[in-house]
Amino acid sequence: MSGSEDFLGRHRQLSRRFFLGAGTAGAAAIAAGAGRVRADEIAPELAAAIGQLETFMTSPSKFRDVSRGKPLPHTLPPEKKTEVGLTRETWKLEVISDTGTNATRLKSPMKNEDGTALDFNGLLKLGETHSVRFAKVMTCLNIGCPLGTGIWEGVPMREIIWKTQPIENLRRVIYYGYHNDDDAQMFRSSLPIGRVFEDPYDLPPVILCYKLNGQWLSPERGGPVRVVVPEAYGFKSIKWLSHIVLSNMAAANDTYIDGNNDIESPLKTWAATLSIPKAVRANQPIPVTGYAQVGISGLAKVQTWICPKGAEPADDPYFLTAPWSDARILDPPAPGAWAGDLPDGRIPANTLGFTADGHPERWPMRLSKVHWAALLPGLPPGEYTFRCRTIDEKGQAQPMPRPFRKSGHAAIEEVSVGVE
Ligand SMILES: Nc1nc2c(c(=O)[nH]1)N[C@H]1C(S)=C(S)[C@@H](COP(=O)(O)O)O[C@H]1N2
Ligand SMILES: [Mo]
Repeated sequence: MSGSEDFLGRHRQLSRRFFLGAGTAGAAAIAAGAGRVRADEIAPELAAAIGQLETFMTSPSKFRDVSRGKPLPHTLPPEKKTEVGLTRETWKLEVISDTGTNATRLKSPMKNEDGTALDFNGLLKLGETHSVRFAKVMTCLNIGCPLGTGIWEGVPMREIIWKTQPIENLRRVIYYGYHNDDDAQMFRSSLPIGRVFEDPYDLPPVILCYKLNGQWLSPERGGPVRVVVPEAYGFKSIKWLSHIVLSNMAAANDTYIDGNNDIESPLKTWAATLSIPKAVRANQPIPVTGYAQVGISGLAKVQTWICPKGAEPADDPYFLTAPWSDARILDPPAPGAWAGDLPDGRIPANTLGFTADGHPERWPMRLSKVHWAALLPGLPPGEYTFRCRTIDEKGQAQPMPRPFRKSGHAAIEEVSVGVE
């Protein structure tokens, strides 16, 4: 890589300009970026790209949908939804024990047949004293990009389990939702009971969720009620919840085990690009924006690196020796600018991880997402490869510490850039 010294020097100069201010040319565009970086802190070349960034929270209707079933349960006609318990008026939850030797003993199971199943009003009643809400990005283990970010609200699953008065032999919670009364269509997940009873490492609780961004959970998002597991990939967050089975099983039996998935893998930290010009004029700075998912190990830095195509260092599969530069992680949205159809665009009061006036207690916030921006120095004509990566709070560079695809996406993204 000839001239890389020079490149680094220019990059440092640009970064300084980026942080120290470059006039107000882009102030109007940045306003659309919702106050996530001060207008006088940003190079004008980046203003438009930051102004066009996606909102922090996702409107419930704009989430990407990952649903199985023929037909998809959320597309059933209203009469059918009413009949099978997919409305708030008719929803019922059974909480029962597994069968077999040393089966879980429950004093008060909740069953349809004896009228003890939990209904929506019963759940809301528990919510009056126990409801919690927290921010979370929903990500499919099998799809790279996040499906959406929101404030999920509901009742901790343990409150419902304690109502059944378990006595002994309880090691695992198995749960599933409406699946067209066809066992072949069942989509099932499970958790160790300890994760449900107690929240390790300051995680929010596992909840039975009925609101997203302050609105009733829509049928497409899994309403009336879905499970949400804060630290997990999407397949643990079962939609159209209808059954919780308390079991003495010692091992998982999630549907996602099929397909060779690592089903105990928590969210990973990694970065991706949202905007980069496809074709760039020679010696013109290159504005880039993107996002980073913030997994359980947090996020310390997002870094970028552009190099001539094919000029990657040899024997360095994760590019640890490449001259990465720090990108700017954008600030949290201003109060009122969180979007996602939240009432007044604000974080509701008493949201876990936020102060009383709606500011995140930590930034970047774990189990969520941030946006970043960088201005790369101009380059001579040629074909280049752009990459971005994260460094987590433990100093681990993406894709480490867990690089394997079947535990969730973490590979370093590559984007081709032509300079003419
Ligand atoms: N009942 C049920 N729950 C489900 C699924 C499903 O097919 N059926 N898909 C799961 C998967 S694999 C993911 S990634 C998330 C996606 O949530 P979303 O559609 O609300 O974005 O829902 C999960 N919950
Ligand atoms: Mo998924």
